[in-house]
Amino acid sequence: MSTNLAGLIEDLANGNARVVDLTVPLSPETPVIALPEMFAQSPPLSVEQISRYDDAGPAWYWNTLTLGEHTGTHFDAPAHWVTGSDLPDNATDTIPPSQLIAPACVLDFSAESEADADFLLEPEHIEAWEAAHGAIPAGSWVLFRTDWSKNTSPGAFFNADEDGPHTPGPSAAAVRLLAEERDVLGFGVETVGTDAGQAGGFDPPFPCHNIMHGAGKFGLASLANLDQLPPTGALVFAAPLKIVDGSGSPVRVLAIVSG
Ligand code: 23J
Ligand code: MN
Repeated sequence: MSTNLAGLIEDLANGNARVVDLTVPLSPETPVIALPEMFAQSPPLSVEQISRYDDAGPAWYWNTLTLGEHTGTHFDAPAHWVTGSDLPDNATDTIPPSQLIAPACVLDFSAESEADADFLLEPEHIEAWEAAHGAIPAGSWVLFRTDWSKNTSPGAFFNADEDGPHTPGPSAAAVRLLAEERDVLGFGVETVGTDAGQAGGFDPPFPCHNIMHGAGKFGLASLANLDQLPPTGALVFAAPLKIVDGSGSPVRVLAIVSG
């Protein structure tokens, strides 16, 4: 076998491998998606102190959190979308743990996204990436680098006008290619959701949610630091909380990269 866990442990200790944190800070200010007003909304994080070395608990500090499952850097399970609702092992507690550690292909479309906030990843972009870096292996995360996480002000992050949010994402055809032909593990983005800002008007609406989750694939939203990853070769750890029948969860996403 080719397992060389001792070598990896040594590389991590001596700096020949590094851990990159792909997670944004989670606070009451962390942006949460705003849906059209006819739909119920997900609340931002709220934090209520239980005690902090005081009369309520003299030697201990702890808080109560209230938050939506899809807050900050988070994992979308197939059960999140109606198309994935009847699939086996589709929720945060039943996804096999072997699927929570996987290699990543990082597709850099940051320049295109800077030039056009509504940039859509199309099949030809994926095929051009593959011509340069090799075919996307089945079971890989596809991470869509847009550098959108560098838009730290809420106004720039949501980039909304009277037509709704303007943020990059994949076209329906691109999602079909990744889910059905490449058999990826899932699609990860730096924006608030895996779909483009305008994707509510696509056919089908929210194609990344509709098609990916219908195919049993996952999503990762509000990622950061994708500019620190190589196009191939990173190993991503993205394990949602084991919420029973959960549709997703905030997650600390870590990548191991060499060098
Ligand atoms: C619910 C409805 C539409 C969308 C979303 C949630 C998300 O982006 C999400 O966090 O899964 S687009
Ligand atoms: Mn989500």
